[in-house]
Amino acid sequence: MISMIWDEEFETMPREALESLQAYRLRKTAERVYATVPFYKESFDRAKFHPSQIKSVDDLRRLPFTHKEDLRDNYPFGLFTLPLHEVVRIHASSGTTGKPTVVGYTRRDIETWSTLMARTLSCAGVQKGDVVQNAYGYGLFTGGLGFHYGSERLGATVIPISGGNTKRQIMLMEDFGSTVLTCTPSYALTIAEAMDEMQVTKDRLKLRIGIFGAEPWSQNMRLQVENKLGIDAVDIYGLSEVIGPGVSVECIEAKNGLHIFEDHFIPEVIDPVTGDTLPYGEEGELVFTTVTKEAFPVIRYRTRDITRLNQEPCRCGRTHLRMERITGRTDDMLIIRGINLFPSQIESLLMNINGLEPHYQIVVKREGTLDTMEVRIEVNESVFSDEIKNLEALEKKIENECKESLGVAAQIKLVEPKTLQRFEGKAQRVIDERKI
Ligand code: DLL
Repeated sequence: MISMIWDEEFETMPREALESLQAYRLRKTAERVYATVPFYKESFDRAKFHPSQIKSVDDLRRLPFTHKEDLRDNYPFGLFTLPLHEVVRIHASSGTTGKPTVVGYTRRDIETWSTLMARTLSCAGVQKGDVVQNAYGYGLFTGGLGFHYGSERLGATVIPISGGNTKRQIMLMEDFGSTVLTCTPSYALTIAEAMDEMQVTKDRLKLRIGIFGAEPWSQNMRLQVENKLGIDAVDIYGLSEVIGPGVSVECIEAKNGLHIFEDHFIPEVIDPVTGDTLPYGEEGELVFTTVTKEAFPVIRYRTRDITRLNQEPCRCGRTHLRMERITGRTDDMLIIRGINLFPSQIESLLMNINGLEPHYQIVVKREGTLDTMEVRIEVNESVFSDEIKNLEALEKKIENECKESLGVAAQIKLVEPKTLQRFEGKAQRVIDERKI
């Protein structure tokens, strides 16, 4: 399958031209925030940095970082560059603690975002004539409206169904002939499972593409969803602070890393401890600077997401860097008895074992001074109806694999199909009951 390149000029720009465009836009953005946002003026002054010093993209490294706490400290509108009457839209992402992170868009920002989302959809293989069933949540979350505006800009037919009401999703998918499904990967699995229950086979649907993101998922999970729904599934990444969805996406040709729209967002990967910028190919924390946003630009925003950047040319012809799928977050790393572990490592291990379903839950507890980890995972019907002793043997086998390949002792609990919680938006897979 091939994708149409939406912004040929920008998406295939030679590196040198791209970097001079970035430098120009970076300087404009730095000037803008310095002149209008007290927080940035103070943080630039503290770093003894003035926007006029920006001559090339490399000068980016001299700018101070922006952290999630800075957004919280300036809640709700303190980092906007414009008064609220210039802002036509607000979105927010709910954090785990307290107040949400609030972001704003001018009319031009909405234009930019819609175009970027048309680019994103196009990169994922969507065309005019496609019917996009948009099951990302509508509301303060950026997923629903981001995909909505992008689909319209592209000229596809969008069904603004939002998340949830799974049976109705399936009925409409069949009746309206949806060709594209957009939602979180965990919700795609929930839909696939409900199809089984309703005895709707994939050949009754016209689905051909799934664009899944907003939460981590693995290559094995991709293969499972592709197979269950009979589609090509691509990974899409974004975050509210940067724009929402539309920061990076895989091309359907390669499905191998997500192209970052570098004419709008300058990525860096840094060592999360020292803050040093790492060379391409090394794993670290992803940092973004937006260079075209008006109301809410961010400078060197620490995403806490962990990945690598890849500068290898891609066969789709786009010249923008690719990021690997996110392997974890600096803040969701579990430390179990001193061993660092990301939930994604557990997922990858589980999804390689026959008979397990992609529904799992990780429960971490502290007993006395010792951390314990229990992994609950659903098995398929045929494994479940097997003899108890075979189930126990399978648990032991997985426990051994955990020990061997991840170095941690996990207690594996195989559970009956369809007993763990299902999700309509972002999945919550880790329950950390430790009171530290
Ligand atoms: O999740 C925006 C989005 C909507 C992206 C729809 C893709 C599709 P937030 O709610 O602000 O924004 O959450 C951002 O979600 O920092 C990552 O930790 C995580 N995330 C987003 N996409 C992916 C992905 C939207 N493809 C946070 N893989 C980010 C892994 C992802 N994690």
